Amino acid sequence: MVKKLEGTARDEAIAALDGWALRGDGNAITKSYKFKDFNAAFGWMARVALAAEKMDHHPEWSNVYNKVEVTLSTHDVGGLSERDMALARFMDDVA
Ligand code: HBI
Repeated sequence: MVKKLEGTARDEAIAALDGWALRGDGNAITKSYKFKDFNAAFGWMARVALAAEKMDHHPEWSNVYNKVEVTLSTHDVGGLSERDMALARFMDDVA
């Protein structure tokens, strides 16, 4: 079972990421990505979707033209876990 990230461990894990923010309820992280155009945005989403499926960890997200709003949380723990940090790092690496 994956462990819920809370308190200082949670805050330090988020601080180590680039541009991710804690959601108000403390149980998710969010980030807005902006790409050159729709093609770049959707290409990135396709790469992330394939990796997310392999990781068995899936983003909540929405896309409008060149923007993608992402929320990550781990439903299995009702909050954040290392799985969210790993997916966030992957998203940043391929953005
Ligand atoms: N994706 N974001 C997210 N959080 C989860 O807890 C999660 C998931 N994808 C699949 C998954 N859990 C599975 O482990 C089962 O809950 C089906």
